[in-house]
Amino acid sequence: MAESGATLSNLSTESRTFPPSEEFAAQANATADWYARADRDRAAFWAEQAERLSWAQRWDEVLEWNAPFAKWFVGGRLNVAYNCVDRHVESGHGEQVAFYWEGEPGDTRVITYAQLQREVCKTANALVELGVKTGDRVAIQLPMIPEAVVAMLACARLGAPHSVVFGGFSPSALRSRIEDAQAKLLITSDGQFRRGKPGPMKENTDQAVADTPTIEHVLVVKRTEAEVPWTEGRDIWWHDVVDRQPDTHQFEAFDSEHPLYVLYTSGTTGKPKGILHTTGGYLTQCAYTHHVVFDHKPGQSVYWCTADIGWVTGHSYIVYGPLANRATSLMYEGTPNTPHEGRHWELIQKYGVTIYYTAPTLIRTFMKWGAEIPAKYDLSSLKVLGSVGEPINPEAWMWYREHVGHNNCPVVDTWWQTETGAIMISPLPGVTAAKPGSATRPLPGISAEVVNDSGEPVGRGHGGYLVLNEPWPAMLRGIWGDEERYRETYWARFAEQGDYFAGDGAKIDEDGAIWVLGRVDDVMNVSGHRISTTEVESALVSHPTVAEAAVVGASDVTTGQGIVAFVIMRGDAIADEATGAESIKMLRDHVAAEIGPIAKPRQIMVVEELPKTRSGKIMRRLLRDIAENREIGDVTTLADSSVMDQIATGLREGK
Ligand code: 6R9
Repeated sequence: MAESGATLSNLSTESRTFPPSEEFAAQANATADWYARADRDRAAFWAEQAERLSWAQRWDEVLEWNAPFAKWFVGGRLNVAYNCVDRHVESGHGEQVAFYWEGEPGDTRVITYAQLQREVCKTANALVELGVKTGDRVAIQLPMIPEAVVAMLACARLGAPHSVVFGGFSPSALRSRIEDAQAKLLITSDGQFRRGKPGPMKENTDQAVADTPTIEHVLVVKRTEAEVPWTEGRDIWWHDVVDRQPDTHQFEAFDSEHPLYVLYTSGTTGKPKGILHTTGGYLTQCAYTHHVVFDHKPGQSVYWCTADIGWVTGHSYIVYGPLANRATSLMYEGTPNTPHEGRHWELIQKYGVTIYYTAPTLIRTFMKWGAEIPAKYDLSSLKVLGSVGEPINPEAWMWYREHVGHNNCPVVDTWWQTETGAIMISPLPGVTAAKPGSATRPLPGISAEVVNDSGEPVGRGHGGYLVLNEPWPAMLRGIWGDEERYRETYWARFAEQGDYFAGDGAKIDEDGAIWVLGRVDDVMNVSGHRISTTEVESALVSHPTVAEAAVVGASDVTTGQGIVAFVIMRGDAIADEATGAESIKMLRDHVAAEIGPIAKPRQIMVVEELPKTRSGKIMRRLLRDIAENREIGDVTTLADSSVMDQIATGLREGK
């Protein structure tokens, strides 16, 4: 990646820094000395973090590292559900709200810790009645309703690893995950609300389990009251079996390395990888990071993570981290523009949300809708803003800070992955001078490097590959049933150094701050120059007429790859007819000016929507199909599968 330092100039010219206010710093959960403390004695630091949890039996050893296999808190025993629920009731906080829940059609529920405890116990008892035993896998495909959290915690209570599958995933995606995990039970719902309308769920899950012999029962939550097909003997209504159970359940403490869940994520091959997470280390890092990164104060903060439960962010930062820390959370079922584009701001105002954690793609969508929308609401309760999921371009970061955070909330750009289990690189809001677009530095206790092709650190001012060079408590313990793939995917690339290869490109600036540039599979190679798709996107979005951009490298006979950009114009720019040839030339020149002529897109296509997954990631693979005039590939993981048709039709009609 020799050239990447030079081609990253537009990000490196981003020199604004935003230190925390003195007022914020004075009350922050973590202070600057934590870095040195963790560096001095990493094991002691993590042992201290593990004290956040209640252990039925203390560990004998903090870490047993038999690379690439880690055991954390060896010999320790604990129950995750007890840590997330019961102990808060025992300590006198049973009446504290765990979840304010807002359904999409406007129905609401308020669930205290005491109520959550009763629901989790009843559900655990129901699962036992249905034959679920410790170690059995349970598949869950549910909308964003409280039963999703309850189901996960009930599984954790029994030591039965869950495998949550996105509500938007197709029957075949669900089937392959059930098959891989050999799940015994599927928990689903009759339907789900989407954009104000009830939609199917049970019909899809029925298709998925038609050929999965391991599934013994399907437990169905009533959500939309839709008429659903029913298989007697196999299908059971949640309310029929859960409601009549006793609301106490004696939990068992499990080994610190007992499997907690398997979560599937896409890899470079077609077959999804089942990422395995375990108990003690995972919960320790979720609780620690949620405490320090969001400056969470139990009983005071009102916390909202907008992720879907089917994504790792939903696991670690809707369920496990916040509940371990006795958070009061908002959970929202619906889409951000149902019934109107101010829905999120309305909810922040209604509940006095203090911590808001969302994704760059949504922030850019809010930008597109216009700053006048958040301006209509009282957002003064907000104290910390978080971002996750993809690199955040400086313009979106600034917009977020200004129009949502009123220039007085720290913005934490958190880098991590399904595989890392919890946040790894992020500012500490009361310590770090944030830089728009940079995740800054590894958290205390975490170690990362940017290295070149031979695995040597590139040094400040250069770009390369992001690696993790020390084990961390929430790290994946493997790929379910495929040890070889685990070694191959993460540990083979830099085997000599023993580093974990994250699959992301990054740059380390003169101050030592890390700028994550996106997947290295998204790095383009144009005439021998490596250019990050993110960087070109960032340049495009910095132009006043552009709301959102996605860039792909399309194969090119002369240059290897050519840059093809898909852009969504801002509303006012469309009115000026800025979508014509002239404005496209203007944008190409703008990118050339921002990054250099080498980064000038070969082609810019103006579109109205971009294809995104449920977790908000742009599916570049599909855009590459268009850019290379290929038949469009598998669209089943798109949040809205009609987007590709819209784009193709729009381009044909020259819109
Ligand atoms: C939590 C999550 C992981 C990939 C990761 C990287 C990208 C996530 C980011 C970020 C830049 C950030 N990513 N957070 N890139 N800055 N703050 O998103 O997990 O779905 O497994 O995705 O997302 O490319 O490698 P996951």
